[in-house]
Amino acid sequence: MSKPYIVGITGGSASGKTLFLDKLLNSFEANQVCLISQDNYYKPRHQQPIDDKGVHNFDMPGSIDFEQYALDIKKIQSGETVYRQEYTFNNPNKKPKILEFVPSPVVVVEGIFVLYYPELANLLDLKVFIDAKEYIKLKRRIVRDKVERGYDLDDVLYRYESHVMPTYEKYIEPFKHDADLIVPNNRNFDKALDVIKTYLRVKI
Ligand code: UZR
Ligand code: MG
Repeated sequence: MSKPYIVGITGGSASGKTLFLDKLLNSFEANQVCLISQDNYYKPRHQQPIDDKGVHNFDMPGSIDFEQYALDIKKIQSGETVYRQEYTFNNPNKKPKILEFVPSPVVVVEGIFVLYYPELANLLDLKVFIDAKEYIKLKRRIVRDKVERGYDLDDVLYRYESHVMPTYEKYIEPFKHDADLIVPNNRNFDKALDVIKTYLRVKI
């Protein structure tokens, strides 16, 4: 197999990265595309920074183990299969799975800090930024955090204002200018997704 083509997908929290990827991955065979998400590289809870109100801040670049993340991406790039325990967010009842990342012609690297760290950004062959208006991201985040991650509303609003927004402005949005493609996702991204799918087919 020739060297995998590495696609980086970033954008603010709840901009639609995961949905975009689900749809992208669904249109390929399982052995054609592999997804390695930044979510699975959060450091353990006790290593997360705590803000002045005593709340964990998962939105600092230091909250992820980017060194291991970069190492695993490089392993996949050189044809090695990588195993990693799934990160289960706020769900202590969920038994983490062992994820298997099998090298494939296209590898997708996804997360809020993949353009921030040069060690990660330099591995990417194509950089995509998913962009949505602030109120739309907040709306999605409220729904998602309740349904999927088990947080209550006060908690979601506090984190959004105190952690998510400042991080977006400082560590995510400035790197929009390094992206090759910016995909607006205020209503839907169907046409942009088609364009990217067609392009990636050529790489397989
Ligand atoms: P996306 N996050 C959690 O909510 N809980 C955790 O245990 C770890 C991370 C959130 C994190 C960030 N912040 O905004 C978001 N908070 O996951 C990034 N608070 O994921 O890009 O899918 O929104
Ligand atoms: Mg996500």
